[in-house]
Amino acid sequence: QWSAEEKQLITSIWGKVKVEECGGEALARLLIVYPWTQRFFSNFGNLSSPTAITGNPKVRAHGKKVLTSFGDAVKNLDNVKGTFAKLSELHCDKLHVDPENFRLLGDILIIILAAHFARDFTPACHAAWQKLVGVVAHALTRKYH
Ligand code: ZNH
Repeated sequence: QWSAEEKQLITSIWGKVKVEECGGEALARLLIVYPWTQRFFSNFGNLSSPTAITGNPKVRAHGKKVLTSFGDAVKNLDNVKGTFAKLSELHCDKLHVDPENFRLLGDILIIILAAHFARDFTPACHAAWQKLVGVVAHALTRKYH
């Protein structure tokens, strides 16, 4: 459950996030820092180097899609599980994404937010976001069996 302060810290940062820029950056970093995650995106074309990954339009587009979807959690903080029930099924049954990857992406997202919004990214803000990426990862893992 969320305190009023946590909610405020989350939504105030989220209001400044550009999903296209940050989403593309987050997915690109995931693929660069944890190269084994590339296997889920074998149909995305050239991922052979950090420059290729960063400049890959499919990576950008998918990063935007993922972060836009992450925004549904921000808008439904009190029902993240319900919000991501379908997506959890998809990632488990169809995509077979190892849930560990949700944590990795969450941690990367926090690094990106901290870098973009350094002044606003206080320890309290960090704590609220760390909690949120954990809740999101947990919700996405829920349908795994
Ligand atoms: Zn994911 C897909 C979300 C994470 C992998 N995704 C997807 C989508 C969405 C998402 C919305 C679309 C769906 C449809 O189409 O229907 N994700 C998401 C989120 C997250 C994620 C929210 C967190 C936060 N994913 C993830 C990870 C991974 C993934 C981590 C790995 C690594 N996804 C994926 C894939 C896909 C998806 C592979 C499919 C793609 C294509 O299209 O091909």
